[in-house]
Amino acid sequence: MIKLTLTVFLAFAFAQSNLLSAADQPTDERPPNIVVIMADDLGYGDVSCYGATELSTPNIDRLAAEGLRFTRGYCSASTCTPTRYSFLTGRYAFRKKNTGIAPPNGPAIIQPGVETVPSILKKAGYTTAVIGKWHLGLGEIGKGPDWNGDLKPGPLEIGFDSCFLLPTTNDRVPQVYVEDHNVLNLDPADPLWVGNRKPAEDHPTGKTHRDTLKMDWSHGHNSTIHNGISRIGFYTGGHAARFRDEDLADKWVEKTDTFLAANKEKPFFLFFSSHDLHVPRIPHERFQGKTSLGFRGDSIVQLDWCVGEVMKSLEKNGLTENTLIIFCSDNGPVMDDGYKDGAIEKVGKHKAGGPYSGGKYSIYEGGCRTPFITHWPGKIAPGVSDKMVCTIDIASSLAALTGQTLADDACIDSFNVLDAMLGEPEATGRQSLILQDNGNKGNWSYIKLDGDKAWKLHRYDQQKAFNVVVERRLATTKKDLLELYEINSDPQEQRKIAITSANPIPMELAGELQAAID
Ligand code: NG6
Ligand code: CA
Repeated sequence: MIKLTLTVFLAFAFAQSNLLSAADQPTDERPPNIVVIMADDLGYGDVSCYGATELSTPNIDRLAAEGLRFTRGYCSASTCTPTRYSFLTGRYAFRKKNTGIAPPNGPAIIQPGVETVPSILKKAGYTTAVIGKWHLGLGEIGKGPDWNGDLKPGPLEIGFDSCFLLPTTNDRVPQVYVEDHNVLNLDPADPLWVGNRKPAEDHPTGKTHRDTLKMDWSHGHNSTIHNGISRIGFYTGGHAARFRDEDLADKWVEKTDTFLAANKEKPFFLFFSSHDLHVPRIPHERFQGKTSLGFRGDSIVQLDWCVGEVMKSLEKNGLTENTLIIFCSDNGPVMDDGYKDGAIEKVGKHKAGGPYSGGKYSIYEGGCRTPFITHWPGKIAPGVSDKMVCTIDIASSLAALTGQTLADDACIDSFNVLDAMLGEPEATGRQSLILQDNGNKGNWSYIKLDGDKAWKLHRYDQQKAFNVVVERRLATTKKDLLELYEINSDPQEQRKIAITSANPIPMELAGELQAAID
């Protein structure tokens, strides 16, 4: 009897403490937690809820089934660094120099003082963190990262309270984690040196020791070897700090679980920045061979597993109901991006870009039109949206969600499309959008919605396009300076509309694009 009473009492006490915890407060009394999951090089057609049939992504599909799946969701560039720059700052990357793919020793591209998604949310009382790939540089301009000292400025100087990072991409040196301001587990007796010159004549590289590699390179990626894989750039030292490529995804999940458990009582913003499916694609052993598509497909399955683990972790901490998840990608797909991992040979019927042409590095739809899903149980009704939204709009939309007013010079290219992201019936989404390939020079495209038409002007300052047919080796195609398409009736951008003086549309679009770039 006494035991039973105690059990009842404990059950009651737990129920009370649960009721009192912030995580269980009614959603109206507490702003939602926000998790942005950004995949790396994930194409429109790479997940089953967007039409993939050769593999299955049950967790991403669940996000889509319970949330809003956008068919016109974009990232702002077809390479990583400019998209990430635009996502965090709400500014087009072409407005700033040195916003192209960041090298291993690149300084912080977003310097302190710039308004960012985390700085906005911090003002709204959020605890903010980034876990995963950074690739936006670390350290002062003119100096770059001080690998053996304090790595700043970095995420913590632009609004993140904490970070746990892969500093660049995993095909670039070094293979170490950065926790807040320092390389994790760095032994001062074995300093880390990172450079772009061979440090010693006998330093083993992907060229000199090619026969020892566990995954061969196909172009570039033939410098320092770590974990049987040669990389872009050179490094020595820091041995105790080095990780195995196979363990990255597990690490992001582990750190996320710790972060969520520690921060469940107050609103938080987590940028979960997956490295999947960027090269070198080395999924954990338990995912290797899970698809018929080789390591590229297996990495998608690993990404999907991560999404499932993040959702489980939210659930476990009672956070599912009051968390807005935005799932997106940083650029479109590529097959052989420098390593012989079988992506082309095993592609079979898989269409990584879905119905679209082009992929990573291209300004065709496939380069930037990527999976985009919002999920917030009870707030976002399940469905599919054809409203145009872009990762660059996350900044202003989240500012609106959390009641923050932006200064006139903050996030100037970011549109508040919160109503579209929440699936409200009156929402219109963006009416126009500029896409770029890489950096602040190169190729551009400009989409403008016009009734049932969606005009798209390509502008090839380089007079050539890269990776137009994704299922082949990377190749360039000669291009006219300007090309016009109507992508609602011609989603593959195959039917060029003649640019003549009789048609005012291309000139009007070219003028608007030029005005935006200037
Ligand atoms: C390119 C790399 C490619 C990839 C890309 C960045 C070569 C030949 N190619 O320069 O492998 O690393 O940069 O990818 O080195 S991104 O998704 O981070 O933008
Ligand atoms: Ca990328």
